[in-house]
Amino acid sequence: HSKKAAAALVSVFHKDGLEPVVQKLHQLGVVLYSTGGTERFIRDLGIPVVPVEELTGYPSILGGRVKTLHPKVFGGILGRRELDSDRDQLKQYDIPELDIVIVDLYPFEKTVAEGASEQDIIEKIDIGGISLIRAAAKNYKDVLCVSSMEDYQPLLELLDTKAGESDLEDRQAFATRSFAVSSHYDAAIFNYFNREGGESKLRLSESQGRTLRYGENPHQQGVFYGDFDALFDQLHGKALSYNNLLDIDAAVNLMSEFIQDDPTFAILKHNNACGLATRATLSQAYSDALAGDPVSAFGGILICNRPMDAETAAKVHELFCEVVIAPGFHDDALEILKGKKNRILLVQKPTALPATQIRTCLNGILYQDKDLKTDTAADLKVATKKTPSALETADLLFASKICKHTKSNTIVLAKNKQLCASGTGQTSRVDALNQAIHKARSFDFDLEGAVMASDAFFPFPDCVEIAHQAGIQSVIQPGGSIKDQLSIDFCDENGLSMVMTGTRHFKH
Ligand code: 93A
Repeated sequence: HSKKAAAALVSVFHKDGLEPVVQKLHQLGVVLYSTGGTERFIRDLGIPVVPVEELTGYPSILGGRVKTLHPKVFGGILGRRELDSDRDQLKQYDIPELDIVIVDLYPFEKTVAEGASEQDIIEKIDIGGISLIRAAAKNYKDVLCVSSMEDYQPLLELLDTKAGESDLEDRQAFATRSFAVSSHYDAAIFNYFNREGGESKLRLSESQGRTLRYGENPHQQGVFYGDFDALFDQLHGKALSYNNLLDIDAAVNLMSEFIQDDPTFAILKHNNACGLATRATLSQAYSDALAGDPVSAFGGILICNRPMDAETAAKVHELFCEVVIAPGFHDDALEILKGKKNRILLVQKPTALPATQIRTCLNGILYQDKDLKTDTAADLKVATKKTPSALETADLLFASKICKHTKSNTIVLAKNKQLCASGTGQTSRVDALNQAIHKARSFDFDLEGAVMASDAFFPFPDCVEIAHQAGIQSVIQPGGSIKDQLSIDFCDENGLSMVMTGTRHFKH
């Protein structure tokens, strides 16, 4: 696929840096075609050049708005060299093949930045140049596309090292840069139109994302930028909303902690788990997840770590729920769940989730690694005289996994691999604990022998005191408070065990 160029079209706004390029092309015997100002520049260097008007048989018209937009130009760029029919047509219409296209676009962004008049700005929307770039980059198999003055130097290096030839990889690399140039250029035009009058008319470019019915609330606009279909197959139900997407994100991240475990079912509301259980069967896991908080479960997001069977589906069908996510659905389970028209059924593909996350902050963005640290038995340091039993240890790690995916400040109470209750998104840890205890009791949980997980350390011994009164026997927390010893002493005096993980799991 190495190609020697015979002809090039040159149409550039910035002429600086062009001289060595056209000199080199001329030395290599490449025929040069060019537009108005560029043609004059090349001619003044004493280098032979064919005006594009001679090729098209048309003058540049409309004050330069139409100069290269002509089949004689685009045919020579887009013709597929390996297709006989394309080559025949080029011959039939006397169209020369153009092997290199060199463009430097009208400086739209700079003109906007200079505070030019609207008239001047509009004239700087390049049409012919951007079309030349698209065409040449599309036909990268045959054409080398140089899409800005920044690429004159890489072009010169290529011409020097390969004596006017280029490989497919070279042309593909130049094409990739070309689409970066064209997409950036169009984004700049979009931003200009969008900000006209000082206010954004559209909050986001709807052309690039999945436009949602609305944002978090009906008076807010919303768009999702992402490849939902790479992660899920939607089998049934209505269009996803902004809040559905956030809940689905929370659900799949939570369930990723339990992929290796026995059948596990989780129910989420407002991004937090309100029920979660691991059991011998999926059906039992669902029942015990629902028992965690059957009130909150109404309108919830459901997710499990096993393909959904009919027995489980029949129970799920009783619940009004927005979204059901599973690694698969048995045919009979699907039939049952499709019984509600709007219910969204998603098969989660085994595609890995991203390891980083981004959110807006002030006038910028925050970017971070995801909290991918899962506490394991090897991470636990027993701080108290009493060591948790094997069953307690299993519950501590279970609670810790839920805690990590619950909004801070949070306290998670669990027993026998069932979420009893959590306190979520509280401004004080004591409030989170009191909320969890109150909630667990309101659903008739006996907290005697339950365990407690905390996303961050206890600054005071108040939490272990309250937990002890509620019957909690074992505690998992990161540790690291200067007053850790007060909590440890209280546990020792009252027969509780406590383990430290060394890892904080804030989620804001
Ligand atoms: O107004 S245009 O969009 N119409 C065209 O047909 C066209 N063809 C090339 N502008 C067009 N160009 C642009 O003209 C190129 O992208 C380049 O920026 C500029 C080069 O003009 P000249 O050679 O006359 O200096």
